[in-house]
Amino acid sequence: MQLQALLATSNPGKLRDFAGAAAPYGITIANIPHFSSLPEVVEDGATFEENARKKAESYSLAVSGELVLADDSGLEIDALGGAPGVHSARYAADEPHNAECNTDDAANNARVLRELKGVSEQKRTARFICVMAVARDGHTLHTFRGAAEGIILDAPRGQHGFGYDPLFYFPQIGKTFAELSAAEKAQYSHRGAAFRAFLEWHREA
Ligand code: ITT
Repeated sequence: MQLQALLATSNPGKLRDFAGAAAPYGITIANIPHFSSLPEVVEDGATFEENARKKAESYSLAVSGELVLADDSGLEIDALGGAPGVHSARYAADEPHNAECNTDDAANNARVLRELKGVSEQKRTARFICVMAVARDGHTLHTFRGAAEGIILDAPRGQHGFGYDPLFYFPQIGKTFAELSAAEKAQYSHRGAAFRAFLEWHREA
């Protein structure tokens, strides 16, 4: 069955990742039209799944009858007790002295590096998690989870990707996620895995 689904994200890095994951299947993934004009969903869930469902359900109401995909994702660092986790997008902004500031990728990465200062390589294990929800007309039909295991470097490497990609070293290929094209990243990433699980579900639906 030909796939027709719209993505709900404000993050251009995620859109690029999904496009990279979809391209080998001849599928084009586009954002919901005029996404930035829709009221923002408050991501106050305690888990990736709660937030992913909330985003997919809310935004699907804007495009009646369409399948809508949303992901909630983040980085879990073992030495930090699983932080930043569901707070990944606003990790630096969550610091008390930054409470009024917008967070950005560079500030988030700087906070991670600061908190891991002095932690040995063996203890810098981490994983990216992506939970993707698919919804139609305000109801979640299914959720899909993907994970990627890696090591947090002590300095950024690579120019591609977004977020924590320059710090996330993937031992299997000896590169950070920021050293990969969108298509390469999709082969190994949490988002690529969740997207492939979605495709399988869609094929059987
Ligand atoms: P939307 O909610 O609009 O989709 P967002 O960026 O706010 O965009 P999340 O709430 O899911 O999305 O936050 C995910 C954050 O986790 C993201 O901003 C990055 O900081 C980090 N992250 C998730 N996946 C990543 C990846 O593949 N590479 C690097 N960082 C990632």
